[in-house]
Amino acid sequence: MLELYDYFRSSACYRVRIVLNYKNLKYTKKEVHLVNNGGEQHSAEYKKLNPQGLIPSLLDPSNNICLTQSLAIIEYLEESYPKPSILPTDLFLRSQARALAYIISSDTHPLNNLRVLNYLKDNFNVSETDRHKWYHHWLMLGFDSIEQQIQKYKDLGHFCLGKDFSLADVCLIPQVFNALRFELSMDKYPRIMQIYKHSVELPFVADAKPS
Ligand SMILES: N[C@@H](CCC(=O)N[C@@H](CS)C(=O)NCC(=O)O)C(=O)O
Repeated sequence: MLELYDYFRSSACYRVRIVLNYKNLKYTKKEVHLVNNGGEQHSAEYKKLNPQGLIPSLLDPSNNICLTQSLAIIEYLEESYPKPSILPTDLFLRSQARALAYIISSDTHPLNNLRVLNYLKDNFNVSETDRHKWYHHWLMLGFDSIEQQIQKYKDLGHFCLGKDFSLADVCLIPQVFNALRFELSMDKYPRIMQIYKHSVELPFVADAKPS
C-alpha cells in the first residue's frame, strides 16, 4: 500500500491527500512532526528518504520507490491512475490548471514555509507581527492574481476552471486553509472563497482536511 509521510497541517501534504482521495487510492500515513524534537523532517532517518528534509514523501512499495515534491507526486499519481483526472483534456485549460497551481506551489507557498519564517525570526530578529505581514503579503500577491484569472470561469461551475475539479483546486484549497489559519481577510477574494466553501464539503476533500 502507498505510504504518505505526512503532517496534518502541511499544505503540501494536504494537496497529496486530496488527490489520493479523489483517485480513491488506499494509503497509510506516517507522521513527520514538523515541530516536535526540533522538527522530525530534519532527522537523519527521514532525510534518507527525502534529502531536502521536507514533507510530503510518498513511498510506493509496488515499485520500491520514494517520491518527493508534492506536485511531482501528484503528476506520478495522475500518470499511474489517470481516472478520474485532475487535468482537463483541453490543452489550454490543462496549461491553465498548471499555471494556477504553480502560482501557489512555486510563487507563494515557498516564501511562507516554516523554514523561511524561522529563518526570518532567528537570523533577522523579525517580530511575530512582521512575520505575519510577510506571510499576508505573499499570499495576497498570489490570491490577487488567481482571483482575477478565474473570473472568466465563474459562471461555468464550482471550481477554478468551471465545471471540473482540477490541479488548480488541489493547490488552492490548502492555501486558503492556511490563509484562514493566519487570519488573512478574504473579503477581496469572493470567487476563491466560493470555490473553497464548495470544495471543503466534498467527501474527498473533507477526508483530507487537516485534523
Ligand atoms: N515544494 C515542496 C514544498 C514542501 C514543503 O515545503 N513542505 C513543508 C510543509 S508544507 C515542510 O516540510 N516544511 C518543513 C520546514 O520548513 O522545515 C513540495 O511541494 O513538496
